[in-house]
Amino acid sequence: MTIDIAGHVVASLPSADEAPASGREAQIGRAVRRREDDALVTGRGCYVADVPLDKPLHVAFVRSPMPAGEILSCDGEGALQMTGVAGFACGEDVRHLGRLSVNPVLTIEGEVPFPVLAYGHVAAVGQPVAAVFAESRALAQDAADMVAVDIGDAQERRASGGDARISGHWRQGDVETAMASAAHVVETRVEHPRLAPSPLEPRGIAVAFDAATESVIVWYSTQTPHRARRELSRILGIEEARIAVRAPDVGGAFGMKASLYPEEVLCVWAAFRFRRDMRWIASRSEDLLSASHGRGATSRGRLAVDGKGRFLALSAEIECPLGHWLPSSAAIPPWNAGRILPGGYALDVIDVRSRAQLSNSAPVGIYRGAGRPEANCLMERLVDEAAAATGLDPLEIRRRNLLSPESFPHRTASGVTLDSGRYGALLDTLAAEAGYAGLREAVAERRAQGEIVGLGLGFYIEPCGTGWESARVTLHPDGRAEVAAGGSSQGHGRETAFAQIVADRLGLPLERVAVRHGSTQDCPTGIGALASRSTAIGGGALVTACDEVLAKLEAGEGADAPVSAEAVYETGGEAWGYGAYLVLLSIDPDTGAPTIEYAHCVDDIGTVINPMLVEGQIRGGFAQGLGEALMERVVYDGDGQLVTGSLMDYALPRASDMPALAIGKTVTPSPFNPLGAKGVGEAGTIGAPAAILNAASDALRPFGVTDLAMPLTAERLWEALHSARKR
Ligand code: SMO
Repeated sequence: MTIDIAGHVVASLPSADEAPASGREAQIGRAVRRREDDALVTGRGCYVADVPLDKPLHVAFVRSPMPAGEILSCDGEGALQMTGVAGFACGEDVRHLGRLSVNPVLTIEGEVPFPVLAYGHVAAVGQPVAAVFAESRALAQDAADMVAVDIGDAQERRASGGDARISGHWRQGDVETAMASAAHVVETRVEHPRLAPSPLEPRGIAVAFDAATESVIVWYSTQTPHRARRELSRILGIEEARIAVRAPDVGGAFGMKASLYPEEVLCVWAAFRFRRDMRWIASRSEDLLSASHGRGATSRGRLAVDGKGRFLALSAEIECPLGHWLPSSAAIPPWNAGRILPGGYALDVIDVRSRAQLSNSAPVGIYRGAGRPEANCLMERLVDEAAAATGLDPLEIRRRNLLSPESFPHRTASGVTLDSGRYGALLDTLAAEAGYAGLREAVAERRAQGEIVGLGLGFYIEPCGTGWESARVTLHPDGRAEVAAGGSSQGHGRETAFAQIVADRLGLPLERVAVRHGSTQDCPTGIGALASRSTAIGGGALVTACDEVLAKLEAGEGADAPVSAEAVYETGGEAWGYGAYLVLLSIDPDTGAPTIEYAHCVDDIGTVINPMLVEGQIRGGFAQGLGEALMERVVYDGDGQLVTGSLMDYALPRASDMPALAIGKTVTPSPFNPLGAKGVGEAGTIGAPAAILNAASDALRPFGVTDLAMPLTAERLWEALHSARKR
């Protein structure tokens, strides 16, 4: 995306090498290079921090150093006396504002808090208590240090004026009877570390205030521009017509930029209050402290199995953390963690509960995967325990229990409908490509030599979103098409993939298609870049709009005038991607250090629009899944202080941590959308931790280790090995 000096977004045009000279070659399925990248890699991208503003005030926040306590006083006089400081705000100034709405995919009981600035008491370390507005960012930060906040000791910890609880229950059949008569009942517990999404670009917002119209343009690093406008309007009590939201280039989001934050609401409020432009760009530390975290769930499960290794019944309890307020998608992880069970297996009898409760910490919300890894890791651990109990090979027990291709569309015991799948064929593809039997033999030989080595499988299913998206397509008489998509991009190549879809549908060369998105001014209302929905649902909207344009042309319109159509596409049902991952992992007996020697991913995402983008999604997702499995962990100490407040303490994976990764695919289109597409945005974060966890469990099973908590650090693995040896 390029932004000219007047602040207009110039629609993304293709880079020189993407267009085939011949013009009409099919674009869907081609590994077209991202048209976004020329600008981004040559310094011509435009992120929120780059958006030109008119003498903006820079916002800095005073944050709570305590996880709980009464606010006794908050004095901004010291800050206000500094030259260049234009203003100060504390909780009193914004306590009248409205609250963020939370997507009610599960029952949410109690009061849902949304403190724009803490009022009365604080509820987490890092919670914004006051804000200062100054002529430069450095000055604002210095002035924030001059604000005197006095916080008394907490009698008891409580969240920000709310007591919200989230719960879900999925039940079918009689689990206890099935358990009582089963040949085997296996159980397991899975602990997911709490994770910090950590996109390269931190949160940021730039607000342009127009005094003539009493309105703002909010340049915002977000996955959901339209929802942000609606929520800002509601929370601030200002009509939507006076608020435009535009996402310029977004440097990664991973779910962390799906919800409005108190800091961002404050910046828009301040633009109206001071009638000035405002900018806030979070530091890395501010993001670790106060942006939403993900995962952190503990789940327990029991699986009943008959003498032939067939699954009979599943019971599971999943406990998810919440922070001191709820982001808009706070209920999604406990929802997905429950409803995705029992995964891709034929199993009719289940009793699954999930719940989530507030705590005195940073907010917890969606993070790439958002409940999917939680469901699939629990199921895959249980499947491996069932294999051990029955003496079947982990590959064979999966073959016996995966849904057969004739069962689709399949309504699961949790009540969701799986669209299509050839699960067994995909598993066989993985086994053949990776040479599974040979790997098993090699593992046995190495064990005989005293090595600690294991092979792990992880089969996953991935829901790709419900509901609708929108698009407008305009075909000009000179053969150029302009596309305005309701969804947006978080840097994942939407503009390229969308151009491929439209070029094919309209029969145009790729370079004739310009794509814009992420703007409430230029684009129809949409949902956003979430839940791996952009291709399956957003693509459906593009196809529908293109077909309407073609129908108008056929009806004789548009010889010398542009022909335009705007479509809202509602998906016929959720598309479910799926895959199987294999990991070969060894553990150093002296240090406990794990090494992933080899990993192989086979995913089925239906119709592939751009294989290069898909591979990027799988590799990036695998890296983040590896981070969860082996190294990342947000830690609060017993006093509620964040211990992992910088990237020196919070271990993100680096390029050198990535193993050799083989990537294969099968293609089973979804019958529920016109492209036959399924999502792949979260595949790697779901498959990788399940396979890594199973590989480590397999490696340590000969030593009697049954309980491993992620992240599987060298220290934890060494401890597990040695305490088992002692026993
Ligand atoms: S975790 Mo995603 O951005 O729905």
